[in-house]
Amino acid sequence: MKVTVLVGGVGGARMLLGVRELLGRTPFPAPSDGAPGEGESDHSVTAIVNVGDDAWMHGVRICPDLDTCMYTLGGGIDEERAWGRRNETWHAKEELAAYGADPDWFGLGDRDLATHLIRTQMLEAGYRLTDVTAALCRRWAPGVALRPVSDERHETHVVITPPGSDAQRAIHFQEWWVRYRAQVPTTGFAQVGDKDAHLTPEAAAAIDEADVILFAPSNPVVSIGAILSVNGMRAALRTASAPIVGISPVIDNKPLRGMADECLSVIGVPTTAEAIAAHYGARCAAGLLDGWLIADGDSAEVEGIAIGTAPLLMTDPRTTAQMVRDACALVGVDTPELS
Ligand code: FO1
Repeated sequence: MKVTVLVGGVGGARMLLGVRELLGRTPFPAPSDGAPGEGESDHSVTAIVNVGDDAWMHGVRICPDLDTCMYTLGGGIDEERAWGRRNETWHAKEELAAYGADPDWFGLGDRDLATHLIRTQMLEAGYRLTDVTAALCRRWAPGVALRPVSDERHETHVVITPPGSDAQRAIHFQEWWVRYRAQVPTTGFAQVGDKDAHLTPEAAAAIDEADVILFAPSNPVVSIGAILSVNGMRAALRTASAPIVGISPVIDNKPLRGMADECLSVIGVPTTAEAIAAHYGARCAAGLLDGWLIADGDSAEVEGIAIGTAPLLMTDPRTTAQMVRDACALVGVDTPELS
């Protein structure tokens, strides 16, 4: 079976560990002869990854959600931070700060820097982000096809009123998230970059060919929302033959980590399983969801969306795999028993 997952960073990567546990490894990049290698399943899993967090800093292109997925699935992630590389050092960051180079608030790790340097060189040589990501995954072998939703710039910027000022201005999402921790008066989000940033052919195919499409429990605004804002994405989802099921990013109506509540309040959506489902909308009513899996103990009632409950704490890949099974079953899609 073909499974396509819309993912952001940490929550999305953790969910992909469960999807891979359930369905086996997807060869990525695909082996040239096209046949799965030994130990690889005949299922295929594609992640459509948010590019809204991406930023140019110190002359290199940083793609946090793609890198978090790649490092998490490839075994290189720092488990405690949930971003960046394990065993990281920060000499380049310290040296840049010593020169007074901006920004000095962003955690640019030495090992991580190598990824950004390779990516920047390949982008400057004319490769698409899709191909750069596949090339980087030659080393990391994530076992899931990682596809940026768009090859064009489609950054999330945030309109704030800076401390000590009454004039509004837009800053990059990374500055809002890392420097200000969202603790600054915020009036809205906007996508900045190529105005016609559109779905890549690979992402479009992953939606068109899927047997089931899942929304990871990623930030509904700056991760899933930023993916949905790419030209062509909503239309592709609404016309997809596969059922679409989302996994709630809240437990007891609170986000696990990250700042989904801060983001949702900016757009006036309550941080509840029900309100987030209504925000995505039912596919039979010009929205996107056929099903919505929420945490045991939470409740939701949205016309046209099948609601299910399950444990949503992704403590380990097997537990997450069961959550994925529950989500697929909610929309009538059978998945293999967990061995
Ligand atoms: N998140 C932080 O909270 N502080 C950082 O200094 C930081 C640096 C960083 C470097 C590379 C990278 O791929 C991710 C990084 N993140 C950092 C996470 C990043 O801000 C993500 O966009 C968020 O985690 C949202 O997904």
